[in-house]
Amino acid sequence: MNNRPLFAALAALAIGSISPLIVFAGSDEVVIENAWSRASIGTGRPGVAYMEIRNAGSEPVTLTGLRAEIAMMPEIHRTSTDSAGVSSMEPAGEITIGPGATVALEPGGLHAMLMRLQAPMKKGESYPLQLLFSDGGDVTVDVPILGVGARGPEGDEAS
Ligand SMILES: [Cu+2]
Repeated sequence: MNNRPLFAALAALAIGSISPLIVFAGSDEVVIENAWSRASIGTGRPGVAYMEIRNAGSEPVTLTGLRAEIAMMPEIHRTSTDSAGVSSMEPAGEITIGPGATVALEPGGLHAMLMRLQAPMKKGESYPLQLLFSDGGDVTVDVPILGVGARGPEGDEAS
């Protein structure tokens, strides 16, 4: 019973040394849902991808960038509309997603802009898109390409 304080101290030390690993594993808990893209006319204009990024883990994760074979310059953009109704977009920078939170990439807001397309995006095909996180982890999602008039992950069949 004398060594109980010592045991408690050792246990605290062990927990302290484990927690950085839990943080490092953050992007392992990231779930990508409802990913979709619109078909492109050719390669002259950038492609775009949308999805929901859910952090199912217990630590925040930070999305730092994208990688794709289909585009040389994939980037997260944010579209905003000013009071005059004029839309513009700019690089969104790093995006931190809290535990249990979901960030939506959707028309009119955040989106994955696929600049310098290497091949046309054809309806019915799909391509891998890699999401990079600040902990060094990454998540790859296979993005289905819907029709040019698609407005959501269900495509344009309903309209
Ligand atoms: Cu954009």
